[in-house]
Amino acid sequence: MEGGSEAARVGKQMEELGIIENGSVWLEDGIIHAVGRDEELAATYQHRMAEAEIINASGKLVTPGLVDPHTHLVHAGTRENEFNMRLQGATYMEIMNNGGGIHATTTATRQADHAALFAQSKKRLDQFLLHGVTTVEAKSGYGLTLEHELKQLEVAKQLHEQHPVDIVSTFMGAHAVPRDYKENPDQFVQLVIDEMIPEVARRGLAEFNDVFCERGVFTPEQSRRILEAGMKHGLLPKIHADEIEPYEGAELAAQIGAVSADHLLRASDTGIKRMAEAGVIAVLLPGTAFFLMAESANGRKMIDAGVAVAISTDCNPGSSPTVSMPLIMNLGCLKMGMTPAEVLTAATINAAHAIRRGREIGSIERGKKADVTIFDVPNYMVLQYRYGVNHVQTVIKSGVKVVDGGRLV
Ligand code: IZC
Ligand code: ZN
Repeated sequence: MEGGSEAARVGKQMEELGIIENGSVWLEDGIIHAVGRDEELAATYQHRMAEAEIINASGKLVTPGLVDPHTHLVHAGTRENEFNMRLQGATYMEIMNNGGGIHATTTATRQADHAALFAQSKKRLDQFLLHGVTTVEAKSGYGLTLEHELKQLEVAKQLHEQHPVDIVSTFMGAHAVPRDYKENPDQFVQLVIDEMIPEVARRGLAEFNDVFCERGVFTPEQSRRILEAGMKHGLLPKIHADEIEPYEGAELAAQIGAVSADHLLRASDTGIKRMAEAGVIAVLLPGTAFFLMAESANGRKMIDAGVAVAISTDCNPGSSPTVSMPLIMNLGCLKMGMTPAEVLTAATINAAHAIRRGREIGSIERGKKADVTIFDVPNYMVLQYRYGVNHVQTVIKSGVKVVDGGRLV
């Protein structure tokens, strides 16, 4: 698969995969040096074949390393008790308002020291890699104090440095109003704006700033203030928008020029139109709708309206405890009306654009990072059709083989 990388793909472009049958790629020094038909590359590199490691992928599918543009990777603990409560009828918001949900994970994450948080998060990152993912966005937001937000971001930084998977960090101090600010949420908003954002930016620990804009969490007005404060400090805006209720989050994302608006299960038609006009990428999370037993975002409608769509696991302990981008692609087809080709675009080049990496990763193009996944399926449609199985055979990250035969090297 190859193609232009200037901007996220929209409309019919999302169907264009640029597939090369019987193709080869030449990777060198961590970079894709050439991509083309077998015969072409064999001719060009004839004199170098003896020194190269040849990986035979015949009969298999070679894609760009998958990109996950929205995760809450760094956290401590699990919330299977809440899963059980939801199966008996409790809602996500009820559980959160009663002190569970994000608050429960915040308590666990505050209690974990750097090493414990690193160990738990690394395990998940290994699993991402085993499922073919080579770049992951990771948000803070389970600290909710400067000290513990910084701890989460420091763990993400260390994972980026030590683990093959690349991490792109997002500050999300505005993930929930902490229990002790319940009566005075604006005071917490001010703390995020006056203390947390400047310090996170000063330390260079995040590129993006995100907020959970949802009734009962942060209002659109508070969200706007937080995102604008981030922009003043060089943090690019992202927003959790219209996840549980329609709340004009998509409209806000368009107004402030957010890089992405994420979730959008309940986004209005006006909001979708504004996003298309403003070039805001929709990051859709069908695993979350599935796990919350809610109706998925309408990916089909968004693509037809000209919005660039990306997809993601939303990996988090409450509403989507999965690490499987292939499963998310399956759900994209089954639950969001997207075609197998569109979900592959959404999980690669559009996902890369959603974290401002569209020029470096997300497609197999000359000059890009040598991030490549080989699936043991004959074509990309079989990948979307044989769901529930990990088809990853080999993963190459920055030119190094890091998964072989479905196992970490
Ligand atoms: O821990 O519940 N929706 N944030 C917004 C989440 C889900 C993560 C969580
Ligand atoms: Zn999220």
